[in-house]
Amino acid sequence: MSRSRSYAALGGAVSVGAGLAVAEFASGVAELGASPVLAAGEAVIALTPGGLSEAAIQLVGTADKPLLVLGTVLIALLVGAIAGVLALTRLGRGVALLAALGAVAAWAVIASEDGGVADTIPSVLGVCVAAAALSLLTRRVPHTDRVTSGGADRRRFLLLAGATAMGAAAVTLAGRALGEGRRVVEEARRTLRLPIKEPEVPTEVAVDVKGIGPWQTPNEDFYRIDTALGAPEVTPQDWRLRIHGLVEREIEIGYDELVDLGLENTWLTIACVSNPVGGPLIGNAWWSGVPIADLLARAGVAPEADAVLQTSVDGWTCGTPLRALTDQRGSLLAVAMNGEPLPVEHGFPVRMVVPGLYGYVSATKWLVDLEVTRFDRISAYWTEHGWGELGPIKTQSRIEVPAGGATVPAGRVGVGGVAWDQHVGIDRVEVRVDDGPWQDARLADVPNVDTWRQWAWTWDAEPGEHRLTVRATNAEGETQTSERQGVLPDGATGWHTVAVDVA
Ligand SMILES: Nc1nc2c(c(=O)[nH]1)N[C@H]1C(S)=C(S)[C@@H](COP(=O)(O)O)O[C@H]1N2
Ligand SMILES: [Mo]
Repeated sequence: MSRSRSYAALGGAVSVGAGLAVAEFASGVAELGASPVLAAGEAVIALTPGGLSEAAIQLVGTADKPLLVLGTVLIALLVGAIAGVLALTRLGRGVALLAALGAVAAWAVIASEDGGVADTIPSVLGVCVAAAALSLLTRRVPHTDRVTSGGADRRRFLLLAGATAMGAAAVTLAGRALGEGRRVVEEARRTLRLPIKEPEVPTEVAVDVKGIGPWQTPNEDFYRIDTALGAPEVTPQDWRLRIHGLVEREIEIGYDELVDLGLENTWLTIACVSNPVGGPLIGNAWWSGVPIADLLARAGVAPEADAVLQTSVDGWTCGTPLRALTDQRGSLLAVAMNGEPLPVEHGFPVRMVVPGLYGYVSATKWLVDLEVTRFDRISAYWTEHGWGELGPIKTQSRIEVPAGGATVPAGRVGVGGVAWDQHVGIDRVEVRVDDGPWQDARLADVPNVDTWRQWAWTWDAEPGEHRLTVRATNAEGETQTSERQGVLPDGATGWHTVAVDVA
């Protein structure tokens, strides 16, 4: 009994279509990783000899990208058709071909610019869906020689294949609709050219302790905290900021106008009030933006004002003491982070950063409104939820190496971490073993008082279980308190301690 190869090929193509639809949805909407289709298309561009790809672009003009995507999809469907025919004799062979297709996609994802292994999740998901559909459809491929029941078999197969194809189309359309805004914003971000100075990490800011985090936090590793489900989608073209309230002149400004005011660049460590002692919700970056003090001076602030209420495009609010925005500490309307336009998750196109204040009272992302006002007239998102109104960052220090619970060999052990008190600066870090005497750690350099400061200490470790504790003293001579307090209402206090096993 032979079964129809053309139906099998159709089933295979439909299976790949279903896999592609799910993969694109997973990447475009669920943001689980890179799009295999786009990555494969980019790989084709990268592998095509320059002259040839230029000739192709000349030929098809701006349709080059859609054509490339179409071509990639058609090739994938063709491979699916072959997998369908292979699956007819043995399902495993068809699945193996699909897996190979997925492997090519995953390779393209990893080979692409800033692609990692985690970005292959959509490709892997796509292969799983395609394989499941293939196994389902292959079993129902009609026989060619069953003249009598053939009609019913065929109808059932076509119904199933049709339903799968319709499902794939529905997922693709939904994905396109849902992912459209994000695509537009990513494209706008990619094509922006900002007059920013590239970050140059100053010398001597890093201590020589193996395993310690980088002094400059890369954007991909920067902590993210906000109340937004997906990141709001605002293009520079659509962005406008209104400055109003207790001012002499209201200001409305667009993105290009803002950038034309001139960008300042600075190293600054921002931190979240919800960071527990020793926690990860802190990062150090090179920020580029317009000084908020300049804009407020243009608007002319009324003498009775003492606060600035910020609103983001998604309606989140926060209140900042006016002084922190008008004194010379360098609060910025930031447009870039580590030398590139703000990542969408970190507030693209414009956010605030204020040295010395926790993010919940100062670091509004996707900023669209600044109201000069008074604290006794406003309430903001987190202060309504019981958090403190002012939110100055507290002096803190963290042990990064050795990690809590680690086992280290006896002898000389490198100990290190960071300490911070933005806008004030760190002058001293001390470490102690168990209940022993405090001992001075070596401090790395810092470019200003607004960044965290790495520290290192060499421990002559004796076998047994030990506790390492750290404490910092700021530039005003105040040592961080040992009193343990949780993050509510205005930031955790206490000394960071790690337990270490010396073998
Ligand atoms: N629009 C908006 N901005 C926001 C928040 C938010 O929820 N929505 N969270 C704030 C908090 S609590 C912190 S700690 C910082 C974190 O900035 P990051 O995600 O870039 O690290 O953003 C602040 N800006
Ligand atoms: Mo935060």
